Amino acid sequence: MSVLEVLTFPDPRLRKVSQPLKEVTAKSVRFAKDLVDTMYVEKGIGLSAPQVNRLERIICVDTRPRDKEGRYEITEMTELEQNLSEALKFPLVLFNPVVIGHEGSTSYDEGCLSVPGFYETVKGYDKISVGALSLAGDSITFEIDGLTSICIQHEIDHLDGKLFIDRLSLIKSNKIKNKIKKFGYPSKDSDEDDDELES
Ligand code: QAP
Ligand code: CO
Repeated sequence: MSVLEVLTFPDPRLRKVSQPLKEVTAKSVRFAKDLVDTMYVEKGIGLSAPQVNRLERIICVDTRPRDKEGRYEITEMTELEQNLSEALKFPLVLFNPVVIGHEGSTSYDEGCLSVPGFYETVKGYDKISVGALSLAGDSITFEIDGLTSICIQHEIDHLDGKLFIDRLSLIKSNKIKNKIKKFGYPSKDSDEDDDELES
């Protein structure tokens, strides 16, 4: 298992457009596993290859509800999400993912491992159909809504060099970007439990 370094805004490498895979190879499957490991260690629900400095169209997503200890609960998934988790098995690994169709709109308080400590409400599609290649190299399509739909849209944006902070009003977007450029990110200790300081 390897845990890869996650690039953070304003790293210019996050702005590049990632290249599609010609085919699913053993090498791309090995890399996808490292991507998943990195997502879990960093406590994310989604991660894309360009965030770990690899410009390939690969994303992983695990939006199953988890409690504080990281154990899974079976509540709070939409019907489509439950169906998908049975059909495809989470964590989802998608090669060359594309949004084929969409329905409705929704907003969600999004964060990003490449913009740690910042959360803002972002608008996206409610329901999407997705086409991709699976870990086995099969062509797959599925419909999805809920958090999984939002997360897939967020991760596909990364493949095109886009971040959730680009999708805010210009005022909000510039405020966050300037703050990060000026002050950097809040230290890791500050978002951990306060009682850790006492023990
Ligand atoms: C994208 O983001 C996403 O700031 C995945 O300190 C997020 O996993 C899509 C994370 C929300 C939809 C809704 C962020 C971890 C994880 C942080 C993530 C942090 C620690 C972000
Ligand atoms: Co992100």
